[in-house]
Amino acid sequence: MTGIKTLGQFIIEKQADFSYAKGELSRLLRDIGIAAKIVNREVNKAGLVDILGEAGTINIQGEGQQKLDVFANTQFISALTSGGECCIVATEEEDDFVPIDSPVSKNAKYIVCIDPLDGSSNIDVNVAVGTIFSIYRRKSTEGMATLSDVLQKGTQQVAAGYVIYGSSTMLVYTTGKGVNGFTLDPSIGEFCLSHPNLKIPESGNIYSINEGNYVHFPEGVKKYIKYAQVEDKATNRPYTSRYIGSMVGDIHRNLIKGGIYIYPTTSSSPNGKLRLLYECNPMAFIVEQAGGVASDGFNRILEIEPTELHQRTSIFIGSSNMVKVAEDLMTEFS
Ligand code: AHM
Ligand code: MG
Repeated sequence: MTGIKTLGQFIIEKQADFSYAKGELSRLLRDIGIAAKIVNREVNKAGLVDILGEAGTINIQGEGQQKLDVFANTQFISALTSGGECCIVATEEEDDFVPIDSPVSKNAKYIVCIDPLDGSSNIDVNVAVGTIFSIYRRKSTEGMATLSDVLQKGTQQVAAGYVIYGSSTMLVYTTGKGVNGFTLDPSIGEFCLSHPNLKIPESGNIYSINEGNYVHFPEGVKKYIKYAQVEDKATNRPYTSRYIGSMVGDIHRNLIKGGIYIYPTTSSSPNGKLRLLYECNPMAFIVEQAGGVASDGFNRILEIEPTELHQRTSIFIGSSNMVKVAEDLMTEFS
């Protein structure tokens, strides 16, 4: 095993960083890692078994749920329930938050917000999908935890991460002390440290946005797209356009290579599409910890005060210099 550090070993080593933690956060992260391996197994054989396609149910957002969404949702809730460290799971797939009402869990310290399988419309065509999670400390001190324990600002996150089920499967997470990435080695069934201390380049040359919606974009976003397409050697423009349609995949690539991912408000989705609690806050925490920036076009994502579980926001996230230019254009043309 010389030279290999597994996720489990790494988490235990880092536990000492948290003066308040008595191992619960470590156990919670470990439970998420185990559920991710189970989901990975199913995602990988999705083409082989009758698990592809729509489950016939509709989630709170009015979107068809894929069978694997339902499977992933169940796996994560069950791992977090049996772990006993988490008193509420709020998931993109359920209308309301899920209180964990067992004798051990109801006094547990942590709240987990999760998008169990993001980008699931990509599953049928064998393109990367992901899991996104975010962990908060419970604020209330007695009784069952409530909605206000869930509706915390992104700055209050104690940990966040994502799993990308891609050409290889990776788990990337932060506890507020940098970002580390682990690649699943299928031969030993362990996530192994492969990308220690990830840093996003300050500038890059990739922009990721669903340009098909161009006519519906705010003026500042239209101007940014034109800026990205102008030739300028000093800033490495024109940029390259890359859009998978799987937020985890698009942001993971930009994190490593440098770039910007934008999902703005549109005339048809005036609040944006992506969810603050399940998608934007965790990705914002990770990207900031890697040295990048995450904004709604004007303000820091992590400072948005949430008022409802399934709240949406626009997002501009990635390399700091690129997001700053986009923010300036948003301000100038709004
Ligand atoms: P989902 O949570 O329903 O999977 O939607 C989120 C996904 C993101 O992963 C992706 O970036 C975006 O939706 C793509 O949306 P669009 O098809 O509108 O470009
Ligand atoms: Mg999603």
